[in-house]
This record gives sequence, structure tokens and C-alpha cells, in this order.
Amino acid sequence: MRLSQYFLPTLKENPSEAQIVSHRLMLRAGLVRQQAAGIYAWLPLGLRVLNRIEQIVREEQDAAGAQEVLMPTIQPAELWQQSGRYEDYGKEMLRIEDRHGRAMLYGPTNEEMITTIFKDGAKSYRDLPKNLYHIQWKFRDEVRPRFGVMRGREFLMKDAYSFDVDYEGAVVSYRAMMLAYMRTFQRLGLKAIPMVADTGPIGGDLSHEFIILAETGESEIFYDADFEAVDWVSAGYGYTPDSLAKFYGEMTARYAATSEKHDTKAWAEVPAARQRTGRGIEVGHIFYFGTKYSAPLGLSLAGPDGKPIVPHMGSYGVGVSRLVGAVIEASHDANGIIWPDPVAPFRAAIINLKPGDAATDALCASVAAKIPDHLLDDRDARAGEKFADADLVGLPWQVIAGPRGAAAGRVEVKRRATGERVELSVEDAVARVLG
Ligand code: 5CA
Repeated sequence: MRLSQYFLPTLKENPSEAQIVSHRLMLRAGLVRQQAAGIYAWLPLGLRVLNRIEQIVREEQDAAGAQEVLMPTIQPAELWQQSGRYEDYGKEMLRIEDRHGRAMLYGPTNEEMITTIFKDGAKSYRDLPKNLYHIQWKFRDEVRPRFGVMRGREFLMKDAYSFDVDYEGAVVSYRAMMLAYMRTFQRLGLKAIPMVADTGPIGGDLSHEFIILAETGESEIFYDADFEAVDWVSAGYGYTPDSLAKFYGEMTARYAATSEKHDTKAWAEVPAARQRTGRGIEVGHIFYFGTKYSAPLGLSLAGPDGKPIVPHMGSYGVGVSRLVGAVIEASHDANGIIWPDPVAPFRAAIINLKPGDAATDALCASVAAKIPDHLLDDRDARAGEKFADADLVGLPWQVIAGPRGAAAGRVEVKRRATGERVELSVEDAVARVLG
């Protein structure tokens, strides 16, 4: 992609409305633009990141055995009247009336809808267990939308819903999602800690939030420092009930809780040197709530002995759009964003220091042909401006080509994360970037 043709409106100054670094950088690097309080448009570069994160979330949901569906954003009010949440949800729900005077709403979550969809399609206990998920925009009329996409009113969520015969089955589903989440966040380059959490308007009696450590986070947290050292994914847990039980045991052996669930007695048993308190960003939240939705919505299936069973359910959310902000909070410096390789919008910036110079243009073209996932800065601008924009936008690699190197067929390669620069032949540069 040629930058001269690309829609990438970067800003030199820090926008005054942005209070935290990820929000500032998302505006400055031209990822998003606010359309109304807590409502954002995603520009080309931002959308590429959002899509990459979404894809990693999807792959790990699929690997855990969940099946993707797509439910609408608009829901009929009756569904929510049946579960009793229509009134309970209060002002956070965006209520809409259609031309026939029917009460509708913009979905803040989908427990009711998925329960009726499953009820329509499932016949007996043989249809269990199932886990269905979608990745769809939600709307919550938050009292205080802030920090850009971190606390938006419209936001992209992955929400999965599990159906099991009984509590024991539901626990396996819950643990499978916990493992899928740990893998997902690790692939995104984030260190997430599962913490015992409050259930809020979703309800139920078992719940964990997945928290990324960050001073700007909205959650107050207490955890055992031992969590920071463990590499969960390489531990090799699989999706069998035994393996999941072992994994869950490991996860919950150490103290970790949000302030709403902080237990001062259990906390006192954590050695003082390992006690960590601080703030974090909630990037995921999982719930087990038994028959809270299946019972009122009439989901009942024939059991093995012919007697009806009411499936036990859980729901599992990931804040996909919030993750874009969370990744930036975790990975930036004074000059801009530092994208972790798996979510970077492009792998490399190719910086042409002298567009119009035939040898430099040819050198850039030869690099570009070998690194398809690139953004080529072919603008007629000063070198300093190009370097500043490349650092701001934060692609993992920069390949810098100028007339001097062109004569010798050499370019400079810079790793954004470390600032390390080396001069290499085109062949070696390409190998370094693609390696
Ligand atoms: N139905 C359940 C699980 S699918 C549910 O809605 N859970 S939730 O309320 O905890 O939301 C799931 C995730 O969405 C949160 O962990 C958070 O990462 C993200 N999220 C929630 N509210 C917002 C918001 N206002 N802006 C951005 N992301 C949000």
C-alpha cells in the first residue's frame, strides 16, 4: 500500500480531549475518529488492527470447540421482558420503537436471544454440550463513556454462550473458555490475569474477569505476584476435562481478585513480598449462571430417561474493540505505538527518502515486491516527518531506502520495539523482516 494514496490522517499535536495514552495515540495515528460520545468510526489503519484482533479471538474460540454465528444488533423487547431484564437494565439500554410501534432495543448482550435460538433448534440432551459465539457490535448507554474505545457506548464484543446438561458439564465449558482466553491474550502479546469478579447485570455465581495490568485501567485489583511469571500457553494444557481441571486448578491456586470481590482474610495469607495491588483493564469476562436464562425462556430438553432437563449456561465476553486500546496501553513509547507483530496493521513501513529518484524508487519497489504486507511512504515530505510518522504509527519494522544506499543496493532496517538499526542488502533486509 502506498501512503500517498492511503487515507491516514495523522495528527502532530495531542488532541486535548484524550486523557490516556492509547486514546491519544489512536487519534494521532489515524486509527479512529469520534462521531458522538463513545461512538467511533474506524479508519483504514485502525480497522486492520481490529480485524487482526478479531481473527485471533475467532481462531481460539474455534480451537476450543465453539461455533460462530451472527446475531443481529437489534432485538425485540419481548425477549427481555421474558427474562425480566427489560426493566432491570435501566438507562444503559438503548430503546428503539419501530414504525409499527413495536418496542425494540440495540443489544447490549445476547443471553436471551441465543437461548431462544438454541431452544428452537435443540431437541434433546444429545444436542448438548454446545457453545455458540458471535462477534458483533453492542450498545450500552454508559453514564461516563471515556478513554476512547476503552469505555465506548458502541463497541465490538465477542460473546460466547454455552449449554450443558448439568453443573459438572457447565464447569468444563467454563474452564475451556478460560483456557481459550489465556491463549488469546498471550497471542495478542498481553499478560492477562484471571481474577475472581462480580457478576453485575449478567448474574450468576461464578465469574472471572481477565485483567491486563495498566495504571490507566478502571479496575482496582489485588493479586499474587507469582502470576506474572507463568507461561500458561506453553504449559500444554488441552481441551479434555482432565486437562482443563488441572489448568483451572493452577489458575485459581493463587490469589487474584478485583476490588468488588477482594477477600481481606485470604489476602492476608499471601506473603507480603508477593502482594501486588494496582489497576488494570478488563479485556474479558466469563460467567456461569446455571438456569438463570434457560428456565424463564422455557429452554427444556428431553433427558436420557425422558424427564425434561433445563440446560446450565454460561456466557463469555471479550472486548474486541477495547483490546485495540489495551494493546497500545501495554506497548508504546514516547514516539508512538509499538504494535506486537501478530496485531500490526502492516508488517513493515518502507520509507522512501527520495521519491522521484529513479534508483531509490527501484530499490523501494524491489523491497515492496518481497514484503507484500507493507505501507510504502512515497510521500513528498521531509525525512524527519517520515521517521516521526513511522514511529507514531508503530509498524514492527521500518525499511529505510535513500539514494546513497541505492547505489550499493543497501537499505537500513529498524526494529520499532528496540530502535535497533542495521544496514543490509535487500535480500538480508527482507529475510530479517519476514523472519
Ligand atoms: N454477556 C456477557 C458475557 S458475553 C457480557 O456482556 N459481559 S461483560 O459485560 O463483562 O462484557 C464483556 C466484555 O466487553 C468486557 O470484559 C469488556 O472487555 C467489554 N466491554 C464491556 N463494556 C464495554 C464498553 N463500554 N466499551 C468497550 N468494551 C466494553
